[in-house]
Amino acid sequence: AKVRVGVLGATGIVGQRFISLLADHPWFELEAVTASPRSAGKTYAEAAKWYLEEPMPEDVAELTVLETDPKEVEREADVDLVFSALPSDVARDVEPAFAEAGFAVASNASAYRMEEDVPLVVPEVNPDHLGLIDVQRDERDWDGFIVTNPNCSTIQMVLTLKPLMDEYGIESVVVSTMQAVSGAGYAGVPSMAIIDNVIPYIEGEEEKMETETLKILGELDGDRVEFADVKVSASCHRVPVLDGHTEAIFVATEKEADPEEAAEVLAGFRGVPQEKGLPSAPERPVVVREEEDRPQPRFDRDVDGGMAVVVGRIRKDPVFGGLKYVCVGHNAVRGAAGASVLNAELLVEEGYL
Ligand code: 11C
Repeated sequence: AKVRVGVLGATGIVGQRFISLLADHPWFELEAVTASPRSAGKTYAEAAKWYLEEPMPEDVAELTVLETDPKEVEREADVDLVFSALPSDVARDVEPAFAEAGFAVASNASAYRMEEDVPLVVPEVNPDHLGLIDVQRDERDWDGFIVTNPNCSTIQMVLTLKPLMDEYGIESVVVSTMQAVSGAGYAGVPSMAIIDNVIPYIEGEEEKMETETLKILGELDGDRVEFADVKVSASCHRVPVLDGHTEAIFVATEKEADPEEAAEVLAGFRGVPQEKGLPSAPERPVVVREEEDRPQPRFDRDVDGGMAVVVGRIRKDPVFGGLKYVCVGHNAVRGAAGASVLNAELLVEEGYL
């Protein structure tokens, strides 16, 4: 039987991506959607300003939007797992209430990512960190639990850092991002008010990249994660692109790295989702492009349904003694909703649901 699921904050940009990814999902059945009180009581079709190109799934269009409250969800639906696309300030109050009420919470919000007993997981990189769920349940006396995925910019970067770290060791990373407007919660062409411009500041983004990366690349040691001994410096920028973040990444490796060999290392990377054949797993988590002018968000963000990240222009770095390359990832799919769905598939695979 399928696991019955709900989506918290289902009407926003990430919420809509959840709806799209859960339509016809082989393991999950979408039974409940929640949003803010002003949408509650309406049908999903009435409440959501649908921005995806594909049509809204018909069965979801007719669902009544519930308030984002575990009691209401328990009363009106029968679900075991909720995906959270909530804004972080709302998630801070609401997600523990759901976990306490016995729900598994697969969250894209940033509120609990860095809590010691909350797993921050990218299934290809640190699937064993799900072990923190047992610690969390012991410490908090919850029947349910919270598991999180990282910020979009962090996810696509760590998918490339993990194979390089295993092969060469990493001392430090410098990254400069060019981030799509959908990451700021604005959908579609009206959001292109920033055309002919670059905004050189995204609140909290650089700190997230610099800290989340260390937790994800860290090792689970008993009931805590020992952070990776890597230095990360990020500079984050908003650019006039609809979907898909681009990152220029400079990696100081411990061992000397040859760019051609590194391309093979990246292209050959596989993780638990590929080995176990999880439904949302891309065939290859990192796709390597050889053309000089790729990757580009417009052409590369949808590779493998937006679940793979695309790397190109792998070169020697003359300053840091290592590699530099460009990476594109779909911020709303692999970087958000798709990341949570893959985490939930890992939860099923590992017997947590
Ligand atoms: C952006 N990365 O593009 C942000 C959006 O921590 O999940 C997602 C923020 C987060 O502005």
